[in-house]
Amino acid sequence: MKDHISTLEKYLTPHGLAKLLAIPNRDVHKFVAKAVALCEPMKVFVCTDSQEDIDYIRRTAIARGEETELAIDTHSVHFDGFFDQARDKTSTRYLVSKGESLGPQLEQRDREDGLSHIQKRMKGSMHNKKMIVRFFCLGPLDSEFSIPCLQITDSFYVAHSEDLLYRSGYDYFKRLPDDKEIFWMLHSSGKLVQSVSIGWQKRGVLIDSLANTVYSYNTQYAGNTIGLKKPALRLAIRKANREDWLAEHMFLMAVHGPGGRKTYMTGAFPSGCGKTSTSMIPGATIVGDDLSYLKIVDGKVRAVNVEQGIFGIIRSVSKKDDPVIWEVLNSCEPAIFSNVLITEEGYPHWLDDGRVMPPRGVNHSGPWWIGKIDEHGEEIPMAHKNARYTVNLKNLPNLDSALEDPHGVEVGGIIYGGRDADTWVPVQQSFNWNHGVLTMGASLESKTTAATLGPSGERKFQPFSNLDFISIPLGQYIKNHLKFGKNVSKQPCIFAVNYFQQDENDNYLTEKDAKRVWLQWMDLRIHGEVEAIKTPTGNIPKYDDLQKLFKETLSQEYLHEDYVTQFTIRVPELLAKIERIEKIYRDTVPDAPAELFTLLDEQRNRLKEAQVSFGDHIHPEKFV
Ligand code: OXD
Ligand code: MN
Repeated sequence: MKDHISTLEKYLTPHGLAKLLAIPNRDVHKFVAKAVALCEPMKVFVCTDSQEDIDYIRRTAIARGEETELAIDTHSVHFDGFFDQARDKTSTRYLVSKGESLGPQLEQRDREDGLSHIQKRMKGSMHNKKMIVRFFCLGPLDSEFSIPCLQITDSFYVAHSEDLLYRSGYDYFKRLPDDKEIFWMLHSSGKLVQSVSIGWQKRGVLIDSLANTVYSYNTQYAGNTIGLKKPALRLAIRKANREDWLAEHMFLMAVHGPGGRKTYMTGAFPSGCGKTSTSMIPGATIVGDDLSYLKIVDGKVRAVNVEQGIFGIIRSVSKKDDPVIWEVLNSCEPAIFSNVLITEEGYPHWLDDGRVMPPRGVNHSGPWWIGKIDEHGEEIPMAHKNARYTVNLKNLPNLDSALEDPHGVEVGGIIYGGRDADTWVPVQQSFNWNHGVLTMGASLESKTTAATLGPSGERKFQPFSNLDFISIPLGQYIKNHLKFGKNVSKQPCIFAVNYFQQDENDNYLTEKDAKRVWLQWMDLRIHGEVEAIKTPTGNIPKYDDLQKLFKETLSQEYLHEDYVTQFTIRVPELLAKIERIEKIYRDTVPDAPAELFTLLDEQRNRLKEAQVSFGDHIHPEKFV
């Protein structure tokens, strides 16, 4: 104990130390002491969440060039290094003890070896830098969902982003019981040139679940560095596994149905596949766009948003398709833009924003002009495909009133969706909980996007849209979902959606705003107010119901021929999908539940029977 205090005294000013020691938890002192001894910062700033401290963080991010102020003075821009523009999956590893394995899906490293690697990488990494210590709460404060989380970073951009994204927790930490489990995050950007992290070849995100700690180094991209986002999700999945609840990569929103009723739904989509845009859809209210915790309370599923803000993909956000977020991004509410293009006048532009492309500006490659090429002769786009905006949910006009409800909201529906060109119909409902978990959640596939490093557009297995963050063996994770459903007296309905269905010429088959109709249909199904057609893969809408909903919701005429094209059951493609999924589970998931194979087999048989009667591509009304 004394040792820790004397280490702290060496690095912290008396004022800083007093701020830290106002939190009685000794593990907090110990973690900060170890971090300063390792990173050897020039100074340490302990943030108490006072307005003065918060202002200091933003001001310093700008003064140091990690952010630049824009024409609207509550807006700023941050650039990540050219090669540090997305989550790095291959350098993100779980530290495992000798003899332990999390299965072939997860990148792992021996714990002892990983911990000594961290010592090497992070030793002295904050020389000449200031360390920031921040306290947060994941989930609403003082609720059974709350998880306290301590973040240490040398990036004022990271600390500033967290202000917009998470619930402040300094006072909460002061009243924590000694035995409360805490998540610990240590991040260092490493060597900076022009305020940009340049050590990307030696970057890493190492997850030490035994100590509930995540280390991230030589990177600035928020998906690797904001400890409370994806690093904490990985720890939360392990905690949920121990405690029988679910930590999910899911939005949480309220669909407003007939008579003004609200039905809360969660939705799991891989990054860059419409999760944020669904949760922001006109006519609905948003609780969260990315991360939810789900628990069983009095036999019902209740959920909260882990966060309090949005770190959203800005590509394709346009006035026409995303009116709500467009307004917010053009208002005076605080926002951080990252990896967009900034014009000489100080305004952000991004890809597919529906405006005329500026001929020049500054982007993640430095000064930019139309036709600029990179070192391989490739044209550099105006902005990065994974450019982002960071805003606080409180500034959204469509924020749902339940965001801070410590009891969460009751979940009526769970949606799974991916970038799927040729198998799933636009919307379908599972026959029951296990069918939804196994043939929808566990069988999800999606094309890769720019949210992770590596090629985009490749079809990949993406169970529950959570594969990048699952930190326990996959079979165990699936079993947890089955068990969760069993323990619930009122199971939410499970749906699968597909916004990315394509024809043989690669044209998308549905318009972006059609998702409003699919949500309204799901709401009616949850309340038992419309019938459905039973197909081999799930229950699909009837044409008449959709026609009515298109008229009521979008004032659009929905053509029967569009319905038939979109809801055609594509048997060979669906059979091929079952083969792919089954093979992955047989070959690589030794602990997969037996029921998974049974249900896939039954689905295959239903599809084959239908094929014998009706052919390969089956008109949906054949199943009536
Ligand atoms: C995100 C992601 O930023 O999943 O939410 O990559
Ligand atoms: Mn996400």
